[in-house]
Amino acid sequence: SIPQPLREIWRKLSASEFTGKEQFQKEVVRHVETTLARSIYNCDDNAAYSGTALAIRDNLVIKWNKTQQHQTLQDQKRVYYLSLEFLMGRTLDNAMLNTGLKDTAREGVSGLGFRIEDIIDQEHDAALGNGGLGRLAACFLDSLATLNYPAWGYGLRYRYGIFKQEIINGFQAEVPDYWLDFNPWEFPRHDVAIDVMFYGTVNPGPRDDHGNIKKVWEGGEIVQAIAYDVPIPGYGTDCTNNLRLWSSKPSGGEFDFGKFNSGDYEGSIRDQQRAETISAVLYPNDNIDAGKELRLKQQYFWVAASLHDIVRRFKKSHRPWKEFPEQVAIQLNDTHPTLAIVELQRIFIDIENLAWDEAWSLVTRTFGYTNHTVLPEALEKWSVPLVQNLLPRHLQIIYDINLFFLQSVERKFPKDRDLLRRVSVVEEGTPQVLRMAYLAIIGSHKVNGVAELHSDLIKATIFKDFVDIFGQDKFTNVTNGITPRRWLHQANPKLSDLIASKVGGYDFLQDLTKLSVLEKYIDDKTFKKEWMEIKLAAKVKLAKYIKDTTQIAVNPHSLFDIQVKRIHEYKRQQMNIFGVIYRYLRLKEMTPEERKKQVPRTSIFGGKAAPGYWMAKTIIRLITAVGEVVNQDEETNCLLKVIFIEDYNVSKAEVIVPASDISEHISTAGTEASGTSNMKFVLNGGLIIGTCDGANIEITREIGEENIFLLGNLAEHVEDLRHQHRFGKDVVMDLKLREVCDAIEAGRFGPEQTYSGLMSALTTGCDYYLVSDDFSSYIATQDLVDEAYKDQDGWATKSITSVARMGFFSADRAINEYADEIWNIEPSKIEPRS
Ligand code: HBZ
Repeated sequence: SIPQPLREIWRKLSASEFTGKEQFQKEVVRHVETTLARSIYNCDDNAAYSGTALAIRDNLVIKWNKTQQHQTLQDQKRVYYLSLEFLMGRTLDNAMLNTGLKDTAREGVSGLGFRIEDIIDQEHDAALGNGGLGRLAACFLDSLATLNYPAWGYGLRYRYGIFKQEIINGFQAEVPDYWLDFNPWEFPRHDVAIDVMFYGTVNPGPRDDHGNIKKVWEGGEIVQAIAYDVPIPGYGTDCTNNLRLWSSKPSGGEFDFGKFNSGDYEGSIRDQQRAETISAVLYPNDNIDAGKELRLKQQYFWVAASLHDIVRRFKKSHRPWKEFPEQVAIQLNDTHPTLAIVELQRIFIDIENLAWDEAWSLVTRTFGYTNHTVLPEALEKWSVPLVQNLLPRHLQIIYDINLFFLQSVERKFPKDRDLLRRVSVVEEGTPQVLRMAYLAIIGSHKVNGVAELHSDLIKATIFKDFVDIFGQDKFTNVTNGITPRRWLHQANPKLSDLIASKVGGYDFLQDLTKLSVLEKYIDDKTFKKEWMEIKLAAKVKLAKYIKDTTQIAVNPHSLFDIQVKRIHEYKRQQMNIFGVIYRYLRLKEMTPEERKKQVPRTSIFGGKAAPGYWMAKTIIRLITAVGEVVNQDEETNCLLKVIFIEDYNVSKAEVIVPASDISEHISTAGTEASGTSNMKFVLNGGLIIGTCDGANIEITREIGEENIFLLGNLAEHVEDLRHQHRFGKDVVMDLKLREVCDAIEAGRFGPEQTYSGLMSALTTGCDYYLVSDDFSSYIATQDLVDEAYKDQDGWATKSITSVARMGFFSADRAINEYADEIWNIEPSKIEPRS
């Protein structure tokens, strides 16, 4: 509708991307001087970061605009990835690498008197996630853009991300993470403002087209959702997708001028604060469901705004409703966005006047649901009274969904009342609760787990009845993956360069299976030497970081044994630290001659405990306490050091991951859905010690049993072992573990009361995570690790072979599987501007 001459003028004036060092420098200086209002005299590293980020951002935005226009014009099916968490980490380095501008920028800033590394280091992590689930969402966005899929992410713009962890006197303390001081990567869209309602009542309204009395939800509290958009660049493509994050604020009328003018200033801002609270803070729990009202408000706020946006975009195309699932795929990252199913049904029947069955058919063809856990305490359940009060209309719709579902079950399996009870969305009890995973299954056309074992387990256990009802085909597996751009090329550029020099350039970053070419060089001495030198350099870098932050010197030639992930009993950091204590006790007994034969080891831990998870906090305390004793013991500290890295996050992971010799993935079999750090460590040439759990199993299949250190009981035996702990007579604790517990209880690591909970979990607590069952296997396997490490050439062979066989674990492979088997979407390449 825009007249041709105007288009011409606009086209002529259109912004264009800078190219080359000089143009880049010009842009940086321009931004420092005009956007930041600074000059050469007060341009510190931080200002240089801002200038660089703004310059790079300009190029990104041009690609982003082009992509969005292209995708709108093509009017193809899009996927919307709904996730309450996007653990993005830093953006600048990734943006430079993905757009191919890093060398230009390095030279450019160097000419202006700066080092690119210092500039990159200025950036605050965007830490809008807890752990694996949030980081997976970030890796998936990178792959979606890299593969040219039309895709949007939808999430919440938390003012506070995951808390910053401080270790004070050996204990975790939490500090708020206010990260929005300067965030050049987001664009507020004040024109995209959506009203979201809570509370209120449902009243009878006029008759609809089908002659039924309509239900009208009205009179509630209204909060506004404001869109903030973040560009997501693909690697080696112009495709730049959008991540839309919602921020809450009071809707127009809510700032009460009446109150304000009558002197009740506090009252007038109370409403405003209540609205703003919704997107204020990320809940710091991983794999635990706390059931708080504010969390439910966050979920609905985000889901309602996102669906409103998606439906509005669909309506612009003037297509009939029946084409909705041909244009829109929505993926639910865990059950957190399950209300989206209910909201879309509500939009269809209450607002767009579709008949129930037609609406429901569109809904179920639109959604896919990804499950990330089998842990019962992590499965979301919402109390019915809570939902009744906050979302009265949604509760009615949920009841109807459930009723029609149960009726269909009754038709298929007549008179199986226990089955109806088991699969009902509403779980009986006081209060009644809604089982969100069941709702997600009923409202989706595909349900997937995140690794083969996990997908098999959900079918055999928590979702078994649903497999009987819906059939096998609805349930599938998409094994997780990681983006090799961030987790190899960005985190470990030297390794990436070495690989590129052997496999014929950097194409492997877009097709990770090309790594297999490395196997040809397994006997190439120089290559092997370079490989091991790069590993050593990464260890030296981490050692320096440890020295700078903890004042503890660690030997880069020692075996670096790393476990970094959220602290959780099921992940068994306690088994690791017990193993460290066992090693220490052995070292203490040895003669100086015996000690000389030992492989020196540095045990490195990192990870956050949920603030209310007392046992996890106790585990941290034990790790730091063991560190205090062991690191100062002159007799043994050249053979054993224990480090706890404070505030583990994405940018620290980028330093830590390249530096492992061994990393630990030792969850109780059947509890870790997939794990993704296991993939990151192996891709960087580290070997792993792990249980037969999650993706460890597929990693073993790919890289070969000879290249991994497996330990412990299998998932199929876990139930029996637990039964044995509960009901078996005369269960005696493993002797090695007994010795460790004795040392702890003797107060060798500080007052034994500190650890009483941890100790009793093993005994009166029936050792739910089976540490005592796996401990001797763990110790024996660690001995094998020491032996293998003595043969450095053999170690290098394992390392290289493993990397060569890691192609499968690219997030690109995972995304292609989702696209083909769940979303039914096609890539659409954006042609570079001529
Ligand atoms: O998702 C993790 C799994 O534990 C891990 O095995 C898997 O690799 C990863 C990606 O699929 N799950 C989480 O990280 N879960 C959470 O962080 C979480 C956060 C809030 C919740 C529940 C879980 O309410």
